[in-house]
Amino acid sequence: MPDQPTRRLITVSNRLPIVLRRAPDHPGGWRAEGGAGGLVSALTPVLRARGGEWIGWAGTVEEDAVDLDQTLAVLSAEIGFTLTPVALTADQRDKFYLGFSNEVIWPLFHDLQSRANFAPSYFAAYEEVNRRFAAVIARRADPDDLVWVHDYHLINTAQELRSLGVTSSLIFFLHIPFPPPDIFLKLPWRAPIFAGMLAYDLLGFLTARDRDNFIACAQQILASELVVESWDDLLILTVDGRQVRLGVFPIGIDAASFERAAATRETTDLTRQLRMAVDGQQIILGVDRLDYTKGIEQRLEAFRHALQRHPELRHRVTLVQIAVPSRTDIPEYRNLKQRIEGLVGEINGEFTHLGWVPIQYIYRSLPFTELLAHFRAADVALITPLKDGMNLVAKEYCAAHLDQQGVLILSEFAGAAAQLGAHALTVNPYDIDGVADAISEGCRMPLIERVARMAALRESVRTHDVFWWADSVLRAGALPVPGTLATTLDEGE
Ligand code: ADQ
Repeated sequence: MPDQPTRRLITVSNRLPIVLRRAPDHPGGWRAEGGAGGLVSALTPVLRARGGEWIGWAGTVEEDAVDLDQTLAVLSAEIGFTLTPVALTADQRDKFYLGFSNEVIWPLFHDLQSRANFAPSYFAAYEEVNRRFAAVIARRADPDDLVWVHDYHLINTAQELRSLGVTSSLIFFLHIPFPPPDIFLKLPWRAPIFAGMLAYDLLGFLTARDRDNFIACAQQILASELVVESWDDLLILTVDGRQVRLGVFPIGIDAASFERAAATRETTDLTRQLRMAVDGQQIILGVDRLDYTKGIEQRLEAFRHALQRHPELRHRVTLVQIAVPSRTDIPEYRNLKQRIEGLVGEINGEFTHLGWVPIQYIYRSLPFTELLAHFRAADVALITPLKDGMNLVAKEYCAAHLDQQGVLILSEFAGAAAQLGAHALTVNPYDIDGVADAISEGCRMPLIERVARMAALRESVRTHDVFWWADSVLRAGALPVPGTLATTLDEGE
Protein backbone atom coordinates (compact mmCIF):
# COMPACT_ATOMS: atom_id res chain seq x y z
CA MET A 1 0.00 0.00 0.00
CA PRO A 2 1.46 3.47 -0.85
CA ASP A 3 2.62 5.79 1.96
CA GLN A 4 0.02 7.99 3.58
CA PRO A 5 0.93 11.23 1.74
CA THR A 6 0.56 9.66 -1.70
CA ARG A 7 -2.75 7.87 -1.31
CA ARG A 8 -5.43 9.33 -3.54
CA LEU A 9 -8.23 11.03 -1.61
CA ILE A 10 -11.90 10.83 -2.43
CA THR A 11 -13.94 13.37 -0.47
CA VAL A 12 -17.65 12.75 -0.22
CA SER A 13 -20.22 15.18 1.12
CA ASN A 14 -23.92 15.73 0.66
CA ARG A 15 -23.21 18.78 -1.52
CA LEU A 16 -20.40 19.32 -4.02
CA PRO A 17 -18.27 22.37 -3.15
CA ILE A 18 -20.11 24.33 -5.87
CA VAL A 19 -23.69 25.37 -6.50
CA LEU A 20 -25.03 25.14 -10.05
CA ARG A 21 -27.68 27.47 -11.40
CA ARG A 22 -29.42 27.34 -14.77
CA ALA A 23 -27.93 29.98 -17.10
CA PRO A 24 -28.89 29.56 -20.78
CA ASP A 25 -26.18 32.03 -21.91
CA HIS A 26 -23.37 29.98 -20.22
CA PRO A 27 -21.55 27.08 -21.96
CA GLY A 28 -23.44 23.86 -21.11
CA GLY A 29 -26.37 25.91 -19.79
CA TRP A 30 -25.14 26.10 -16.15
CA ARG A 31 -23.39 28.69 -14.03
CA ALA A 32 -21.32 27.62 -10.97
CA GLU A 33 -21.17 29.54 -7.69
CA GLY A 34 -19.63 28.97 -4.31
CA GLY A 35 -16.49 27.02 -3.55
CA ALA A 36 -15.81 29.09 -0.43
CA GLY A 37 -15.75 27.88 3.18
CA GLY A 38 -13.33 26.12 5.50
CA LEU A 39 -13.83 22.59 4.26
CA VAL A 40 -13.26 23.58 0.65
CA SER A 41 -10.15 25.63 1.42
CA ALA A 42 -8.73 22.80 3.59
CA LEU A 43 -9.37 19.96 1.20
CA THR A 44 -8.72 21.66 -2.14
CA PRO A 45 -4.90 21.71 -1.76
CA VAL A 46 -4.90 18.14 -0.40
CA LEU A 47 -6.98 16.88 -3.31
CA ARG A 48 -4.78 18.70 -5.81
CA ALA A 49 -1.54 17.41 -4.26
CA ARG A 50 -2.57 13.76 -3.94
CA GLY A 51 -4.82 13.66 -6.94
CA GLY A 52 -8.36 13.13 -6.00
CA GLU A 53 -11.96 13.73 -6.41
CA TRP A 54 -15.00 15.24 -4.67
CA ILE A 55 -18.27 13.34 -4.89
CA GLY A 56 -21.56 14.97 -3.93
CA TRP A 57 -24.96 16.21 -4.99
CA ALA A 58 -24.75 19.17 -7.38
CA GLY A 59 -27.90 20.77 -5.95
CA THR A 60 -30.07 20.11 -8.99
CA VAL A 61 -32.76 17.47 -9.13
CA GLU A 62 -32.44 14.65 -11.64
CA GLU A 63 -35.19 15.97 -13.89
CA ASP A 64 -33.15 19.16 -14.48
CA ALA A 65 -29.71 17.61 -14.66
CA VAL A 66 -29.21 17.40 -18.42
CA ASP A 67 -25.89 18.61 -19.86
CA LEU A 68 -24.31 18.64 -16.40
CA ASP A 69 -21.32 16.49 -17.36
CA GLN A 70 -19.81 19.06 -19.72
CA THR A 71 -20.14 21.84 -17.12
CA LEU A 72 -18.59 19.69 -14.38
CA ALA A 73 -15.71 18.65 -16.67
CA VAL A 74 -14.86 22.31 -17.29
CA LEU A 75 -15.13 23.13 -13.56
CA SER A 76 -13.00 20.10 -12.61
CA ALA A 77 -10.23 21.30 -14.91
CA GLU A 78 -10.39 24.77 -13.33
CA ILE A 79 -10.47 23.56 -9.70
CA GLY A 80 -7.68 20.96 -10.13
CA PHE A 81 -9.54 17.77 -9.17
CA THR A 82 -12.53 15.82 -10.40
CA LEU A 83 -16.05 16.81 -9.37
CA THR A 84 -18.38 13.83 -9.60
CA PRO A 85 -22.13 14.37 -9.18
CA VAL A 86 -24.65 12.11 -7.47
CA ALA A 87 -28.10 12.59 -8.96
CA LEU A 88 -31.17 12.88 -6.72
CA THR A 89 -34.84 13.06 -7.59
CA ALA A 90 -36.97 15.82 -6.10
CA ASP A 91 -38.72 13.25 -3.88
CA GLN A 92 -35.38 11.90 -2.61
CA ARG A 93 -34.14 15.41 -1.88
CA ASP A 94 -37.28 16.13 0.14
CA LYS A 95 -37.33 12.92 2.18
CA PHE A 96 -33.59 12.32 2.54
CA TYR A 97 -32.27 15.86 2.90
CA LEU A 98 -35.12 17.94 4.29
CA GLY A 99 -36.73 14.92 5.94
CA PHE A 100 -34.45 12.37 7.58
CA SER A 101 -31.27 14.46 7.69
CA ASN A 102 -32.73 17.76 8.83
CA GLU A 103 -35.97 16.85 10.61
CA VAL A 104 -34.73 13.70 12.38
CA ILE A 105 -30.95 13.50 12.82
CA TRP A 106 -30.29 17.26 13.09
CA PRO A 107 -32.66 18.01 16.02
CA LEU A 108 -32.04 14.70 17.78
CA PHE A 109 -28.25 14.95 17.67
CA HIS A 110 -28.55 18.50 19.08
CA ASP A 111 -30.51 17.12 22.08
CA LEU A 112 -33.76 18.68 20.79
CA GLN A 113 -35.76 15.49 20.38
CA SER A 114 -39.09 17.27 20.80
CA ARG A 115 -38.41 19.01 17.47
CA ALA A 116 -37.75 15.74 15.62
CA ASN A 117 -40.29 14.48 13.09
CA PHE A 118 -39.91 10.68 13.09
CA ALA A 119 -41.95 10.22 9.88
CA PRO A 120 -41.61 6.54 8.87
CA SER A 121 -41.18 7.26 5.14
CA TYR A 122 -38.00 9.31 5.64
CA PHE A 123 -35.66 6.48 6.57
CA ALA A 124 -36.28 4.45 3.39
CA ALA A 125 -35.27 7.53 1.36
CA TYR A 126 -32.18 7.99 3.54
CA GLU A 127 -31.09 4.41 2.85
CA GLU A 128 -31.87 4.77 -0.86
CA VAL A 129 -29.77 7.93 -1.20
CA ASN A 130 -26.88 6.48 0.82
CA ARG A 131 -27.01 3.51 -1.59
CA ARG A 132 -26.84 5.93 -4.55
CA PHE A 133 -23.81 7.66 -3.11
CA ALA A 134 -22.17 4.27 -2.50
CA ALA A 135 -22.80 3.17 -6.09
CA VAL A 136 -21.04 6.30 -7.42
CA ILE A 137 -18.12 5.95 -4.97
CA ALA A 138 -17.73 2.24 -5.77
CA ARG A 139 -17.33 3.05 -9.47
CA ARG A 140 -14.60 5.60 -8.69
CA ALA A 141 -12.61 4.15 -5.73
CA ASP A 142 -9.52 1.95 -5.94
CA PRO A 143 -8.50 -0.27 -3.01
CA ASP A 144 -5.54 2.03 -2.19
CA ASP A 145 -7.68 5.20 -2.04
CA LEU A 146 -8.70 6.94 1.16
CA VAL A 147 -12.42 7.68 1.06
CA TRP A 148 -13.42 10.50 3.45
CA VAL A 149 -17.18 10.85 3.95
CA HIS A 150 -18.54 13.97 5.65
CA ASP A 151 -21.45 14.38 7.98
CA TYR A 152 -24.76 13.09 9.14
CA HIS A 153 -26.41 12.83 5.74
CA LEU A 154 -24.17 9.90 4.80
CA ILE A 155 -23.86 7.73 7.90
CA ASN A 156 -24.97 4.58 6.08
CA THR A 157 -22.75 4.97 3.02
CA ALA A 158 -19.91 2.77 4.36
CA GLN A 159 -22.19 -0.19 4.96
CA GLU A 160 -23.47 0.06 1.39
CA LEU A 161 -19.89 0.31 0.12
CA ARG A 162 -18.85 -2.80 2.04
CA SER A 163 -21.76 -4.74 0.58
CA LEU A 164 -20.56 -3.68 -2.89
CA GLY A 165 -17.15 -5.18 -2.05
CA VAL A 166 -15.25 -1.88 -1.68
CA THR A 167 -12.10 -2.42 0.42
CA SER A 168 -10.68 1.14 0.48
CA SER A 169 -10.05 2.78 3.87
CA LEU A 170 -13.23 4.60 4.88
CA ILE A 171 -13.20 7.69 7.12
CA PHE A 172 -16.33 9.34 8.50
CA PHE A 173 -16.35 12.81 10.04
CA LEU A 174 -19.34 14.01 12.05
CA HIS A 175 -19.69 17.82 11.89
CA ILE A 176 -22.47 17.91 14.50
CA PRO A 177 -22.60 16.63 18.09
CA PHE A 178 -23.19 12.97 18.93
CA PRO A 179 -25.88 12.73 21.64
CA PRO A 180 -25.79 10.78 24.91
CA PRO A 181 -27.52 7.36 25.05
CA ASP A 182 -30.80 8.52 26.62
CA ILE A 183 -31.33 10.71 23.54
CA PHE A 184 -29.77 8.54 20.82
CA LEU A 185 -31.77 5.50 21.90
CA LYS A 186 -35.02 7.38 21.13
CA LEU A 187 -34.19 7.15 17.43
CA PRO A 188 -36.51 4.52 15.91
CA TRP A 189 -33.72 3.60 13.48
CA ARG A 190 -30.96 3.52 16.10
CA ALA A 191 -29.80 -0.01 15.19
CA PRO A 192 -29.13 0.58 11.47
CA ILE A 193 -27.68 4.06 12.09
CA PHE A 194 -25.30 2.78 14.76
CA ALA A 195 -24.31 -0.20 12.63
CA GLY A 196 -23.77 2.26 9.75
CA MET A 197 -21.22 4.20 11.78
CA LEU A 198 -19.39 1.05 12.80
CA ALA A 199 -18.84 0.11 9.15
CA TYR A 200 -16.22 2.89 8.80
CA ASP A 201 -12.54 2.39 9.67
CA LEU A 202 -12.13 5.77 11.36
CA LEU A 203 -14.82 7.87 13.04
CA GLY A 204 -13.86 11.51 13.57
CA PHE A 205 -15.67 13.58 16.22
CA LEU A 206 -15.38 17.30 16.97
CA THR A 207 -14.95 16.96 20.74
CA ALA A 208 -14.23 14.38 23.43
CA ARG A 209 -17.84 14.96 24.57
CA ASP A 210 -19.15 13.51 21.29
CA ARG A 211 -16.71 10.60 21.16
CA ASP A 212 -17.53 9.66 24.75
CA ASN A 213 -21.26 9.80 24.04
CA PHE A 214 -20.68 7.43 21.11
CA ILE A 215 -18.79 5.02 23.36
CA ALA A 216 -21.52 5.22 26.01
CA CYS A 217 -24.06 4.29 23.29
CA ALA A 218 -21.81 1.46 22.10
CA GLN A 219 -21.62 0.13 25.66
CA GLN A 220 -25.41 0.04 25.89
CA ILE A 221 -26.09 -1.26 22.40
CA LEU A 222 -23.29 -3.79 22.05
CA ALA A 223 -22.76 -4.64 25.74
CA SER A 224 -20.39 -7.57 26.17
CA GLU A 225 -19.38 -7.82 22.50
CA LEU A 226 -17.45 -4.57 22.81
CA VAL A 227 -13.76 -4.06 23.56
CA VAL A 228 -12.40 -0.50 23.82
CA GLU A 229 -8.66 0.15 23.90
CA SER A 230 -6.59 3.29 23.63
CA TRP A 231 -3.82 3.62 21.09
CA ASP A 232 -1.89 6.82 20.51
CA ASP A 233 -4.52 9.62 20.54
CA LEU A 234 -7.16 7.25 19.24
CA LEU A 235 -9.54 4.80 20.82
CA ILE A 236 -10.03 1.49 19.09
CA LEU A 237 -13.32 -0.38 19.27
CA THR A 238 -13.25 -4.05 18.43
CA VAL A 239 -16.66 -5.33 17.40
CA ASP A 240 -17.15 -8.79 15.91
CA GLY A 241 -13.40 -8.99 15.29
CA ARG A 242 -13.36 -5.69 13.32
CA GLN A 243 -11.48 -2.66 14.55
CA VAL A 244 -12.94 0.86 14.33
CA ARG A 245 -10.78 3.84 15.31
CA LEU A 246 -12.30 6.82 17.10
CA GLY A 247 -10.59 10.19 17.10
CA VAL A 248 -11.26 13.72 18.33
CA PHE A 249 -10.42 16.37 15.73
CA PRO A 250 -11.70 19.90 16.46
CA ILE A 251 -12.20 21.56 13.09
CA GLY A 252 -10.52 24.94 12.59
CA ILE A 253 -10.70 27.73 10.04
CA ASP A 254 -8.27 29.02 7.42
CA ALA A 255 -7.03 31.56 9.99
CA ALA A 256 -4.28 33.09 7.84
CA SER A 257 -6.75 33.86 5.02
CA PHE A 258 -9.17 35.40 7.51
CA GLU A 259 -6.46 37.61 8.96
CA ARG A 260 -5.34 38.71 5.50
CA ALA A 261 -8.85 39.45 4.30
CA ALA A 262 -9.67 41.31 7.53
CA ALA A 263 -6.66 43.57 6.99
CA THR A 264 -7.50 44.77 3.46
CA ARG A 265 -8.29 48.41 2.76
CA GLU A 266 -11.86 47.52 1.74
CA THR A 267 -12.57 45.71 5.03
CA THR A 268 -10.93 48.49 7.04
CA ASP A 269 -13.10 51.14 5.33
CA LEU A 270 -16.28 49.14 5.92
CA THR A 271 -15.31 48.59 9.56
CA ARG A 272 -14.92 52.34 10.00
CA GLN A 273 -18.33 52.96 8.41
CA LEU A 274 -19.99 50.47 10.74
CA ARG A 275 -18.39 52.10 13.77
CA MET A 276 -19.39 55.57 12.65
CA ALA A 277 -22.97 54.44 12.12
CA VAL A 278 -23.36 53.54 15.83
CA ASP A 279 -21.85 56.83 16.96
CA GLY A 280 -19.60 55.69 19.81
CA GLN A 281 -21.81 52.88 21.10
CA GLN A 282 -20.44 49.41 21.69
CA ILE A 283 -21.44 46.78 19.12
CA ILE A 284 -22.56 43.35 20.31
CA LEU A 285 -22.68 40.90 17.41
CA GLY A 286 -24.60 37.69 16.77
CA VAL A 287 -23.98 35.79 13.50
CA ASP A 288 -25.76 32.53 12.80
CA ARG A 289 -27.63 30.51 10.25
CA LEU A 290 -31.25 31.01 11.24
CA ASP A 291 -31.53 27.70 13.10
CA TYR A 292 -33.20 26.78 16.39
CA THR A 293 -29.96 25.15 17.63
CA LYS A 294 -28.22 28.54 17.57
CA GLY A 295 -30.28 29.91 20.49
CA ILE A 296 -31.21 33.21 18.81
CA GLU A 297 -34.53 33.55 20.65
CA GLN A 298 -32.93 32.90 24.05
CA ARG A 299 -30.15 35.38 23.16
CA LEU A 300 -32.67 38.11 22.33
CA GLU A 301 -34.44 37.46 25.64
CA ALA A 302 -31.09 37.69 27.44
CA PHE A 303 -30.35 40.99 25.69
CA ARG A 304 -33.77 42.33 26.72
CA HIS A 305 -33.02 41.22 30.24
CA ALA A 306 -29.59 42.87 30.16
CA LEU A 307 -31.23 46.19 29.23
CA GLN A 308 -33.65 45.81 32.16
CA ARG A 309 -31.10 44.55 34.70
CA HIS A 310 -28.26 46.85 33.66
CA PRO A 311 -29.98 50.09 32.55
CA GLU A 312 -26.57 51.76 32.08
CA LEU A 313 -26.31 49.71 28.84
CA ARG A 314 -29.18 51.68 27.29
CA HIS A 315 -28.02 54.17 24.65
CA ARG A 316 -24.53 52.63 24.99
CA VAL A 317 -24.85 49.33 23.10
CA THR A 318 -26.36 48.05 19.87
CA LEU A 319 -26.99 44.37 19.23
CA VAL A 320 -26.40 43.54 15.55
CA GLN A 321 -27.97 40.16 14.84
CA ILE A 322 -27.14 38.68 11.44
CA ALA A 323 -29.33 35.69 10.59
CA VAL A 324 -28.48 33.78 7.42
CA PRO A 325 -31.53 32.18 5.73
CA SER A 326 -31.38 28.41 6.12
CA ARG A 327 -33.62 25.38 5.36
CA THR A 328 -36.50 27.66 4.49
CA ASP A 329 -38.41 24.67 3.01
CA ILE A 330 -38.90 23.27 6.53
CA PRO A 331 -41.95 24.76 8.38
CA GLU A 332 -40.12 24.77 11.75
CA TYR A 333 -37.54 27.18 10.31
CA ARG A 334 -40.18 29.49 8.82
CA ASN A 335 -41.97 29.63 12.20
CA LEU A 336 -38.70 30.38 13.98
CA LYS A 337 -38.02 33.29 11.61
CA GLN A 338 -41.41 34.78 12.49
CA ARG A 339 -40.84 34.37 16.22
CA ILE A 340 -37.39 36.01 16.00
CA GLU A 341 -38.73 38.92 13.98
CA GLY A 342 -41.57 39.32 16.49
CA LEU A 343 -39.10 39.44 19.38
CA VAL A 344 -36.84 41.97 17.65
CA GLY A 345 -39.90 44.17 17.05
CA GLU A 346 -41.03 43.81 20.68
CA ILE A 347 -37.64 44.67 22.16
CA ASN A 348 -37.10 47.61 19.82
CA GLY A 349 -40.64 48.79 20.56
CA GLU A 350 -39.98 48.60 24.30
CA PHE A 351 -36.59 50.33 24.42
CA THR A 352 -36.10 52.57 21.36
CA HIS A 353 -35.59 56.10 22.69
CA LEU A 354 -34.43 59.46 21.26
CA GLY A 355 -32.95 57.90 18.11
CA TRP A 356 -31.30 54.93 19.88
CA VAL A 357 -32.54 51.58 18.48
CA PRO A 358 -31.20 48.64 20.51
CA ILE A 359 -31.29 45.87 17.85
CA GLN A 360 -30.26 45.93 14.20
CA TYR A 361 -31.53 42.77 12.54
CA ILE A 362 -30.15 41.55 9.19
CA TYR A 363 -31.78 38.56 7.47
CA ARG A 364 -29.56 37.66 4.53
CA SER A 365 -26.16 36.19 3.72
CA LEU A 366 -23.61 39.00 3.72
CA PRO A 367 -20.74 39.30 1.24
CA PHE A 368 -17.51 38.05 2.83
CA THR A 369 -15.93 41.51 3.23
CA GLU A 370 -19.03 42.85 5.00
CA LEU A 371 -19.07 39.86 7.33
CA LEU A 372 -15.41 40.47 8.20
CA ALA A 373 -16.08 44.17 8.80
CA HIS A 374 -18.85 43.21 11.26
CA PHE A 375 -16.43 40.89 13.06
CA ARG A 376 -13.80 43.65 13.26
CA ALA A 377 -16.24 46.33 14.36
CA ALA A 378 -17.85 44.27 17.12
CA ASP A 379 -16.72 44.91 20.70
CA VAL A 380 -18.44 41.74 21.88
CA ALA A 381 -19.39 38.57 19.99
CA LEU A 382 -22.42 36.88 21.54
CA ILE A 383 -22.28 33.24 20.43
CA THR A 384 -24.81 31.28 22.42
CA PRO A 385 -25.95 28.10 20.64
CA LEU A 386 -28.08 25.69 22.67
CA LYS A 387 -25.78 23.02 21.28
CA ASP A 388 -23.28 23.16 18.42
CA GLY A 389 -20.79 20.70 16.97
CA MET A 390 -18.04 23.32 16.90
CA ASN A 391 -19.22 26.82 15.82
CA LEU A 392 -16.79 28.30 13.35
CA VAL A 393 -18.16 31.82 13.75
CA ALA A 394 -16.50 31.98 17.20
CA LYS A 395 -13.13 31.21 15.60
CA GLU A 396 -13.70 33.56 12.66
CA TYR A 397 -14.49 36.42 15.05
CA CYS A 398 -11.16 35.90 16.86
CA ALA A 399 -9.13 35.57 13.65
CA ALA A 400 -10.66 38.75 12.22
CA HIS A 401 -10.20 40.78 15.40
CA LEU A 402 -6.86 42.30 14.43
CA ASP A 403 -6.80 44.96 17.16
CA GLN A 404 -7.20 42.19 19.78
CA GLN A 405 -9.76 44.16 21.76
CA GLY A 406 -12.88 42.05 21.24
CA VAL A 407 -14.62 39.95 23.88
CA LEU A 408 -15.97 36.50 23.06
CA ILE A 409 -19.07 35.36 24.98
CA LEU A 410 -19.43 31.68 24.19
CA SER A 411 -21.98 28.99 25.03
CA GLU A 412 -20.51 26.16 27.07
CA PHE A 413 -22.49 23.83 24.77
CA ALA A 414 -20.61 24.85 21.60
CA GLY A 415 -17.83 22.41 20.72
CA ALA A 416 -15.54 25.43 20.39
CA ALA A 417 -15.76 25.93 24.18
CA ALA A 418 -13.41 22.98 24.68
CA GLN A 419 -10.61 24.97 22.99
CA LEU A 420 -11.66 28.59 23.56
CA GLY A 421 -13.60 28.42 26.83
CA ALA A 422 -10.65 29.28 29.07
CA HIS A 423 -10.24 32.74 27.49
CA ALA A 424 -13.87 33.48 26.57
CA LEU A 425 -16.71 34.41 28.91
CA THR A 426 -18.58 31.10 28.91
CA VAL A 427 -22.33 31.01 29.51
CA ASN A 428 -25.21 28.59 29.77
CA PRO A 429 -27.48 29.86 26.94
CA TYR A 430 -30.60 28.78 28.86
CA ASP A 431 -29.60 30.96 31.83
CA ILE A 432 -31.09 34.32 30.83
CA ASP A 433 -29.76 36.09 33.95
CA GLY A 434 -26.28 34.63 33.44
CA VAL A 435 -26.10 35.70 29.78
CA ALA A 436 -27.42 39.17 30.67
CA ASP A 437 -24.66 39.53 33.26
CA ALA A 438 -22.01 38.29 30.82
CA ILE A 439 -23.15 40.96 28.32
CA SER A 440 -22.68 43.60 30.99
CA GLU A 441 -19.31 42.17 32.03
CA GLY A 442 -18.11 41.96 28.41
CA CYS A 443 -19.05 45.59 27.77
CA ARG A 444 -17.25 46.74 30.92
CA MET A 445 -14.14 44.55 30.63
CA PRO A 446 -10.91 46.56 31.07
CA LEU A 447 -8.78 46.93 27.94
CA ILE A 448 -5.81 45.05 29.39
CA GLU A 449 -7.97 41.98 30.13
CA ARG A 450 -9.66 42.09 26.72
CA VAL A 451 -6.31 42.17 24.95
CA ALA A 452 -4.84 39.34 27.03
CA ARG A 453 -7.86 37.11 26.45
CA MET A 454 -8.12 37.87 22.73
CA ALA A 455 -4.39 37.30 22.15
CA ALA A 456 -4.71 33.81 23.67
CA LEU A 457 -7.86 33.08 21.65
CA ARG A 458 -6.21 34.16 18.40
CA GLU A 459 -3.16 32.03 19.11
CA SER A 460 -5.34 28.96 19.63
CA VAL A 461 -7.30 29.62 16.41
CA ARG A 462 -4.09 30.17 14.45
CA THR A 463 -2.33 27.04 15.73
CA HIS A 464 -5.26 24.68 15.30
CA ASP A 465 -6.39 25.78 11.87
CA VAL A 466 -8.28 23.86 9.23
CA PHE A 467 -5.08 22.53 7.62
CA TRP A 468 -3.91 21.10 10.96
CA TRP A 469 -7.36 19.52 11.32
CA ALA A 470 -7.43 17.92 7.84
CA ASP A 471 -3.89 16.64 8.29
CA SER A 472 -4.69 15.10 11.70
CA VAL A 473 -7.74 13.27 10.32
CA LEU A 474 -5.91 11.98 7.25
CA ARG A 475 -2.96 10.75 9.31
CA ALA A 476 -5.25 8.89 11.68
CA GLY A 477 -7.12 7.42 8.71
CA ALA A 478 -3.96 6.12 7.09
CA LEU A 479 -2.09 4.80 10.17
CA PRO A 480 -1.54 1.07 10.24
CA VAL A 481 -3.17 -0.20 13.44
CA PRO A 482 -1.00 -2.64 15.38
CA GLY A 483 -2.39 -6.16 15.73
CA THR A 484 -2.16 -6.22 19.53
CA LEU A 485 -3.03 -3.14 21.50
CA ALA A 486 -1.16 -2.68 24.74
CA THR A 487 -3.40 -0.43 26.84
CA THR A 488 -7.04 -1.12 27.48
CA LEU A 489 -9.41 1.76 28.12
CA ASP A 490 -9.79 0.76 31.78
CA GLU A 491 -6.05 0.92 32.33
CA GLY A 492 -5.28 3.92 30.16
CA GLU A 493 -8.17 6.38 30.73
P1 ADQ B 1 -22.99 25.52 10.86
O1 ADQ B 1 -24.14 25.07 11.70
O2 ADQ B 1 -23.36 26.13 9.58
O3 ADQ B 1 -21.92 24.36 10.61
P2 ADQ B 1 -20.79 27.29 11.85
O4 ADQ B 1 -19.71 26.38 12.28
O5 ADQ B 1 -20.93 28.48 12.73
O6 ADQ B 1 -22.21 26.61 11.81
O7 ADQ B 1 -20.48 27.76 10.37
C1 ADQ B 1 -21.26 28.74 9.73
C2 ADQ B 1 -20.49 29.33 8.54
O8 ADQ B 1 -21.36 30.19 7.81
C3 ADQ B 1 -19.31 30.15 9.00
O9 ADQ B 1 -18.18 29.81 8.23
C4 ADQ B 1 -19.75 31.59 8.74
O10 ADQ B 1 -18.73 32.49 8.37
C5 ADQ B 1 -20.73 31.46 7.60
N1 ADQ B 1 -21.68 32.58 7.76
C6 ADQ B 1 -22.36 32.84 8.88
N2 ADQ B 1 -23.06 33.97 8.71
C7 ADQ B 1 -22.83 34.44 7.48
C8 ADQ B 1 -23.29 35.56 6.75
N3 ADQ B 1 -24.15 36.42 7.24
N4 ADQ B 1 -22.86 35.71 5.52
C9 ADQ B 1 -22.01 34.81 5.02
N5 ADQ B 1 -21.54 33.74 5.65
C10 ADQ B 1 -21.96 33.54 6.88
C11 ADQ B 1 -21.85 22.94 10.94
C12 ADQ B 1 -22.00 22.60 12.42
C13 ADQ B 1 -20.99 23.38 13.24
C14 ADQ B 1 -19.57 23.07 12.74
C15 ADQ B 1 -19.48 23.24 11.23
C16 ADQ B 1 -18.14 22.75 10.69
O11 ADQ B 1 -23.33 22.88 12.86
O12 ADQ B 1 -21.10 23.06 14.62
O13 ADQ B 1 -18.67 24.00 13.34
O14 ADQ B 1 -20.51 22.52 10.56
O15 ADQ B 1 -17.82 21.46 11.12
